[in-house]
Amino acid sequence: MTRAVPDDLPAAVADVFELEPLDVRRYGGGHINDTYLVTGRRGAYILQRINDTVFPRPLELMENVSRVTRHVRARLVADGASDIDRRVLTLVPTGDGSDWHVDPDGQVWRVFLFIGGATSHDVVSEPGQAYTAAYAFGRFQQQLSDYEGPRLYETIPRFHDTVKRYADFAAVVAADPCGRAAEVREETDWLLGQRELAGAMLSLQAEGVLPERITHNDTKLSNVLLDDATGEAVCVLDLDTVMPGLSLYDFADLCRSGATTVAEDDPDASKVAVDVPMFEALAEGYLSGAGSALLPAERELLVLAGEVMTLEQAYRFLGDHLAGDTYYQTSRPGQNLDRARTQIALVKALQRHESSLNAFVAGLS
Ligand code: ADP
Ligand code: GN1
Ligand code: MG
Repeated sequence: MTRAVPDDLPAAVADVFELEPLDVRRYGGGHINDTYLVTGRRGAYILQRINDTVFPRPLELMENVSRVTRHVRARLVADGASDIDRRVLTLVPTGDGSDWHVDPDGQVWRVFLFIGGATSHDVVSEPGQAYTAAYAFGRFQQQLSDYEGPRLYETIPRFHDTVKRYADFAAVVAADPCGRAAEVREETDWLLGQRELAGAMLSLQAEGVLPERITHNDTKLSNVLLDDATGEAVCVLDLDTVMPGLSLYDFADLCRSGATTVAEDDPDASKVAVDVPMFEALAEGYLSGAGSALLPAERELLVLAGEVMTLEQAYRFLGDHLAGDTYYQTSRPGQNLDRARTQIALVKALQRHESSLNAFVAGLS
């Protein structure tokens, strides 16, 4: 678990980036980094301390973020886009010209321009929102499809290796370090029975059906900003996990977070159902945004991918519950267990709808 941030540290770091801060406050609902909104004399900024428990090599992460934002910016310029500072994250350097600052504790901080007049939503309220958010992530895939720089660093090795996630989960169930396993036996038994599904995407990659791409890997809906006035997606956020991966991971996490009727941590998992119009809007949006960047197999396996990624997330949330809530930020006891239960319910719901959702996806190609 990362250390608490001392109260006066964010403002001191804001000075290193010469933001001339008037106000510094915690911001956003991310589960990983410590995020602050800094209102400065010359503008507003997002100041973040990178979670180095989750990202043990933060400087490699920053190198990735710099390469990716430069590439996307160049693509936007080439396309004649307007308002470019709102359409891609912009790193703000320190007074010494560095993209990051290391504090006396060895923790790495960075600053982005704050993108105003836009909001990140945990739950989408209508299919138009789902379409535009998914379009933005599909477009992000498309924008990175001609990246020719050095291979990006793997900021979290084997991040979406669901076979490893399964094994890690089985290990924490066996070790049961907090004595919580007995209370979640039903969930655990079901999850341990899903080994085949857990390996499905990696098998397709090993067979050469799915190619490696540069992917975002954390495409939940709250990681895209939607314009408050027009409702349109403005900018893809949270680039810490941009690295080599499968394009289907990116559709899949959209499906996991957006094609459901309840919040990720809703205490009542019996309410979880597939929101079919949302799923359809996500599929149409993602495929339209990605356009010609994807192969037929990457366009056809959307439903399977949604099931696998939601399953992966269930292993991760329940694993963190069993481990004593050491990975995800939580705001109440049992939150990771609730999160795991909604994910399990969603995998089951996706499986029940599988044939009709697959038929819809087939109709898009
Ligand atoms: P985490 O990895 O903890 O999820 P994020 O990078 O996603 O951190 O940031 C957390 C939240 O902060 C986002 O969901 C979004 O609401 C807000 N945010 C991040 N970057 C910006 C930005 N440049 N402009 C406006 N809001 C932002
Ligand atoms: C984390 O960083 P954030 O809150 O956008 C996690 C994702 C999970 C997600 C579940 C680096 O995303 O993998 O899908 O929580 N990010 C990391 O809500 O582990
Ligand atoms: Mg986030």
